Amino acid sequence: MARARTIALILLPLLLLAGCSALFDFNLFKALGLDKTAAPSPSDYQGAGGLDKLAEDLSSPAVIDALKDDPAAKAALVTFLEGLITGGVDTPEEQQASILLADLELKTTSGEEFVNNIVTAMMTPIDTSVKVVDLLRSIIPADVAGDKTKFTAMMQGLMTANAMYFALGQSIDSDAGGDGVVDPGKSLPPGANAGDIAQKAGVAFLANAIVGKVDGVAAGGQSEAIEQMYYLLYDQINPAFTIDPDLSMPDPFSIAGPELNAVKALYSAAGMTLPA
Ligand SMILES: [Ca+2]
Repeated sequence: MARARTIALILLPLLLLAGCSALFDFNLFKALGLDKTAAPSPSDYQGAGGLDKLAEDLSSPAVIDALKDDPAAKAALVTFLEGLITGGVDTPEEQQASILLADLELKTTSGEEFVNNIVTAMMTPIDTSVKVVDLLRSIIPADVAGDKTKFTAMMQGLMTANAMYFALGQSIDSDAGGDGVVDPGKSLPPGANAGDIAQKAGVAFLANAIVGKVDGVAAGGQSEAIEQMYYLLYDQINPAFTIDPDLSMPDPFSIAGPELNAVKALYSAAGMTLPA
């Protein structure tokens, strides 16, 4: 329980940090939908400065709404960004692509709202005796609750974001397996909001740990684990699954390994440390 409080104390300043940045990045014209509302395509972001432009567009609610309404356009952007990091994440451009792919998934699937809700949930003491179901019910964004398609998209988005942050963390902490500390001479790409990235990476890592725990019981792979979580949450029965409704929360920060070290490295890039 003490650890959960410590996590809350770490996440709170990050949330405030990210909130200030969002305020300064806010673009009234885009928010009011006074500019383009058609979903963008990769051709909008070719060449020098293209990814900066994409970053700016992804901060626009109008663009996000357009992408939510146009799955093909979103898929084209995902493919575009994936194409920039096929060889791994190392250069500033590759780092920026991984950050943008995570943002794209979180913003178009309610994942970002999930991140904010989970930070709020962490303000009250929780521990590993808490049921997964109870925690999730308290933080699932309203527009996702009871909607299997949206729930699945959000969870898959968080899993993609987690993979991106893992690669990003390793790009700045490239010791074998990582040691959770940014290597000399390594950094996040210019303009990156380290606090925002660390917060999202922490929550994506937690979401991945929850799915992993459900998967550990179900042994049917990540997609099936996400489906099981949905049934767990909404008391639906699928005879194919053996679900333990009392499954307790994992303690993600006790799971040592390269994935945790990558998250620690991203926290370290933001000038913060995670509990050991
Ligand atoms: Ca290191």
